[in-house]
Amino acid sequence: MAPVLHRRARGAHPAYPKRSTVSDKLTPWRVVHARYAPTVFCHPSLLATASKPKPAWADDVVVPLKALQSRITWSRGRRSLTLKAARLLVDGTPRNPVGRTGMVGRGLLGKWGPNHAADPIVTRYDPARPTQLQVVTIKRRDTGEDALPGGMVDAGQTVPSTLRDEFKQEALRTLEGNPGLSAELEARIDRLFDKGRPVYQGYVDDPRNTDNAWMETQAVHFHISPGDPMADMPLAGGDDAVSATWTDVTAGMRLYASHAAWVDAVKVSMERRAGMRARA
Ligand code: RP5
Repeated sequence: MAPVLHRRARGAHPAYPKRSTVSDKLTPWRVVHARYAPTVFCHPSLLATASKPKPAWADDVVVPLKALQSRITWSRGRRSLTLKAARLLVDGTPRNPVGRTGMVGRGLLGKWGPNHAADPIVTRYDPARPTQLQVVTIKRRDTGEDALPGGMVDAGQTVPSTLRDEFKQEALRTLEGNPGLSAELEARIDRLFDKGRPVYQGYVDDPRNTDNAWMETQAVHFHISPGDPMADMPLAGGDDAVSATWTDVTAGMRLYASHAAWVDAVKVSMERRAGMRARA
């Protein structure tokens, strides 16, 4: 499921200048590209100004080599390695594990090298169409695309706590506006999020990636069984999400970054397990 060639990471982002064009053929680092002239870009929001310090979650412009060497990458799948062990440092600078992106610098990403996220894949069968699988998606404020309600793993947070918190913040704004509802719903969400099935750990083909900074994630599946009251939870977009909704899982569905590939893997695995149960 890890992309062999990234596409989104070579494409446009609304907050980015134009990247230099990189063809499929010239994307892998092993292919020599003598005339490669990537755009240099670090978004001003990552940098300190005279009136405000840099955000706490962003790196300094220069990070000591030892600190970079010991950073953990999930880009080798289920094995977590240091950047040094994964050989992702070239001349002391982190290098995108998939290939060229047409941009150097950090873009909008706070960390040099891997930036870690967690993505909850929450599914149900549509109560009105019992064979139609659906997944909770949000509409992202930055690109306007439909996406999983994932988010960055902040310092001091774990992947399980990020999965839960991001889902509540981005897909269940109702929790904030309705305290009566929230206690019961929160308890149910907590129970649902106790039983996740890991789906993916690795590189994300994210439009913010650069040659030196990129997204990695752990995607975890949570299924709501038919008849469970959670299947009717009141979705509402919050935080970075304009809206939240149940979306039909269909062949060729389009989602932000590499999200559709993981949802597709969930569908295939659910169908396989259902087939095995039917044969048993
Ligand atoms: C994607 O960016 C991840 O898969 C995750 O969904 C998301 C995290 O970034 P923010 O939504 O916090 O911007 O690469």
